[in-house]
Amino acid sequence: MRSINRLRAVSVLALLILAAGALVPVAWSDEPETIVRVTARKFEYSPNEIRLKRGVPAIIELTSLDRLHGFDCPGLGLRTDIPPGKTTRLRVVPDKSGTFPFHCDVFCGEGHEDMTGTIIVTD
Ligand SMILES: [Cu+2]
Repeated sequence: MRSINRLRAVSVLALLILAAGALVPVAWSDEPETIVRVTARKFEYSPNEIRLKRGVPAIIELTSLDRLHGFDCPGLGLRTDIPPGKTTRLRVVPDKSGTFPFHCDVFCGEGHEDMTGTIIVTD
């Protein structure tokens, strides 16, 4: 009976050590994700130019100051709604360099068509 409890304790300890080992590379990664904050409002994004590096993970954090907007960047396969009062996050690891236009794809009033910007991905 005592040896079963000991075996159980060793097993739990081994699992904890394995779990800790699996977490360490994430916590100690020397390449933190880039976070880019973008604010949307009639009829602009600020900033309207986002610079990313190819192969480097990034999070684009989007907030709206007034009403529902959209964020659509077909060249990088990114698309989300941006409801007001919430923070919307898009995770991207650009796999190609270049200039990729984005635009609002939710009609938000006269001037909506001017809500544009570019993501520039460099090597
Ligand atoms: Cu719009």
